[in-house]
Amino acid sequence: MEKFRETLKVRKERAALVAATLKRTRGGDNLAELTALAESAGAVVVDRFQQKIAQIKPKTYIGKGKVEELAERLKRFNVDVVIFDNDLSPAQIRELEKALGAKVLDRSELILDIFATRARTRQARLQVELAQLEYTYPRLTRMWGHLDTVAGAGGGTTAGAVGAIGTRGPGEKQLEIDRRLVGKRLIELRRELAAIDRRRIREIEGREGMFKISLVGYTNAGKSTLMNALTDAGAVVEDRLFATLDTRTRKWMPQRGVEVLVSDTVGFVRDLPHQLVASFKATLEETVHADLLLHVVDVANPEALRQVEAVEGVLHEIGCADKPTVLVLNKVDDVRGLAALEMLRTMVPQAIALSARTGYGLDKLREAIVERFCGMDLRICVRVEQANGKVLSFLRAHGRIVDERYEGQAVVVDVRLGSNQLPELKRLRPDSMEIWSGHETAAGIGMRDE
Ligand SMILES: Nc1nc2c(ncn2[C@@H]2O[C@H](COP(=O)(O)OP(=O)(O)OP(=O)(O)O)[C@@H](O)[C@H]2O)c(=O)[nH]1
Ligand SMILES: [Mg+2]
Repeated sequence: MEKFRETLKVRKERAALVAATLKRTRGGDNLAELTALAESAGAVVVDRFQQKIAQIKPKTYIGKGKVEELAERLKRFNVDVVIFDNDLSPAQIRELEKALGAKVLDRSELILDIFATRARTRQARLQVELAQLEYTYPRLTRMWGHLDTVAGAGGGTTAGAVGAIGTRGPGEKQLEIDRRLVGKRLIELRRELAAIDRRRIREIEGREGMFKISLVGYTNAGKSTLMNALTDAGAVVEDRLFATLDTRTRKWMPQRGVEVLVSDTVGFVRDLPHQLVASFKATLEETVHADLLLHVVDVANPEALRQVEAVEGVLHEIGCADKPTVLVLNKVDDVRGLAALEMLRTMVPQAIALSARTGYGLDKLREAIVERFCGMDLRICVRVEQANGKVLSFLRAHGRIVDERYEGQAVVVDVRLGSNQLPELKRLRPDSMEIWSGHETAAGIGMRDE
């Protein structure tokens, strides 16, 4: 049994889950998702603890009485690890471990651990290692001091993540050596990832001119299932969180003569650790370069609306908030989803309800995409120097101009254009372009806790 934070892994460990929410905030069922996350990481969940708190206690997050009550329960259930849904500071973790006599992890560390066990490609492995070092590293210095007192000198490595940082000795000197090693490893990782990124960007740019569709959505929404239903990708489908960590791109012909590229990629999650988003930017590069997003929602999940919000948050973070998007309401074969389905349908009437599993509604999706591809579905505003005749004649030939006005040396054109023309327009490099309509987000559904 691993006591305290000698390793951050939770596989096969007996876990108790704690979700503390502030009173007066609306929140969904955080324990259900935390359970799925913990099980995805291989832990055995033996106890769950939902707590409404009036305020966050600086030392232990939850109140002293609650800590004592929790400690009692941990003994009863023989718990190895306590996982908090809340992000904890290193000092809070230290205090809690002392008071509870068990290893304590927070949600971000748990997610990082899942990513670590799932990563298959070299790129994914390096990205996870980088994210783990970046998240864990600042928390290590003090944590190690703590370990010297609880585990004595020369325990294992502190975090599973830090794997190769050598055996620890006592005192400041070893700490200094460890810090230097971590720093060196960070530089190596960034360099190696940058090289892979450059290769991938070249690969993606090589597809310039093709119409690119990217499947996005909350983890477990059914992206890979939809990918398989549309193409022969053979993507891994599993009822666990983060089944997919790398990106797969395949050709798809929604109709004769219409050929597009579809990419399936990593799922999003609420409060995705920022370091992870940053280091997964390259994996999300397909999304960044896509001409159209299919936002897949699991309407059978009672948290569907919150999940839509979380996905839109991440899309915003990677600069994709304004991309043309089709909202796909998946799993309509599952009757549990009726409430969320009706609500989302009212908010986004153009959304497409389907079942990637049974195939119901796929024809509607096909039609919608072909329409996007061939029709004048976008209303965009393009700004270009008058001297740039190429862009202007392209717009006149392929679009329907709504308005055109001159601003100094530039022309500002308000135009209707088909999505299929976007790649070509981008290649002609207008000075700026802004998509005014053509995306169906459910933004502003107002579910966020203030
Ligand atoms: N009932 C039902 N289940 C579905 C449907 N589509 C997918 N599922 C199930 O949902 C689970 C997750 O599906 P995936 O396709 O792996 O989901 P994903 O979005 O790729 O998930 P990650 O890769 O983990 O982000 C699997 O158990 C699927 O069988 C559907 O239309 N109906
Ligand atoms: Mg998947």
